[in-house]
Amino acid sequence: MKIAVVGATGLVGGEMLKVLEERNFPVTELIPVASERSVGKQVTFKGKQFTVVSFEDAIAAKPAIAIFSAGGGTSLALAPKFAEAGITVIDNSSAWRMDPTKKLVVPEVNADTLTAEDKIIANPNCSTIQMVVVLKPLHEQYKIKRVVVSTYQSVTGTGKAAVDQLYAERTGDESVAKVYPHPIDLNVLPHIDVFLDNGYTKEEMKMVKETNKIMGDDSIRVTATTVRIPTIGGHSESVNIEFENDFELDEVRSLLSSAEGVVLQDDPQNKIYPMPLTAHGKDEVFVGRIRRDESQPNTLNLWIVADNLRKGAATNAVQIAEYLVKHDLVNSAEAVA
Ligand code: 2RA
Repeated sequence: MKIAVVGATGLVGGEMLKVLEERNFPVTELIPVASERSVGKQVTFKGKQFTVVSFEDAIAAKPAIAIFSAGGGTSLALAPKFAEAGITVIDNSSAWRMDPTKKLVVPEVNADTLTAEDKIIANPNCSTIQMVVVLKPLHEQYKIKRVVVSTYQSVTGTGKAAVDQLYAERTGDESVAKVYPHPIDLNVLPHIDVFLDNGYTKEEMKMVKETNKIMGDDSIRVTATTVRIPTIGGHSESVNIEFENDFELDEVRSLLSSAEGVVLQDDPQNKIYPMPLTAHGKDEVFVGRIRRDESQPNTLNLWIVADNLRKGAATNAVQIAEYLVKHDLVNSAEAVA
């Protein structure tokens, strides 16, 4: 199957190539795509060098699937052009997520809503993805009323320039451009994406709206505080969940340990709990610190960690592609050639 990776030279694009390779996705031809200034550069896939091409050349090559990780503006302008050519777009930007005509998909939660007619499929925000993978089995069993989440997000979510800023601050290198309005090393910024009129950030409102859309249930009330911390390996989340029905902690652990894509790390006596250092480079969502909220009935506290560039972006997109291929929902290379 011909696969285009749009934004192949970026941080998430590079992770996409790694994930496609590691998961042995059936790529017969890789088409790395980027903006004019990166055309002609080389990227490595399965030990071979591939030359980055323009958007026009990528459409002309008629891949079956194009995985976009090139920012909202590029997606708005170009995803429809790929879709019109019969190419299924899986888009990692926020451009299409809340469009009611587009599906917002986390495979463990709602891949069964996908059809062959879905030509632009939105990949959710990283902090939402890891949370809904854990919420889904709990909602099915106990029905969620309300979620209160606080995040501790890796600088990799901002991109390579932010990782460079963190290390430059650590080494005292003044020459590196700053992407955050304050120092990030030895600091914590309660500020991710832009502030909105309601006082929340856009990242916080993404967690609210995307959770309702993916879970297919607007009755779940969500409130979020999203925070950037000086870490690399992944995003962490403290999540408080109030249910309609009561639960047993052992049953919650058993539900989560058998949930698709979830790894239970909940043995505090032995100092075992999820951390960005141990989630780094992994495809799963890790959950631990599971305990009853003793301040009100039917309420649970837990701690979720995932690699935001993997399950929060590249892995989720590739899993969508795997689902499409498995269920024969894309044009094969021959059909679109
Ligand atoms: C962040 N959610 O971590 C963003 C990345 N999509 O900033």
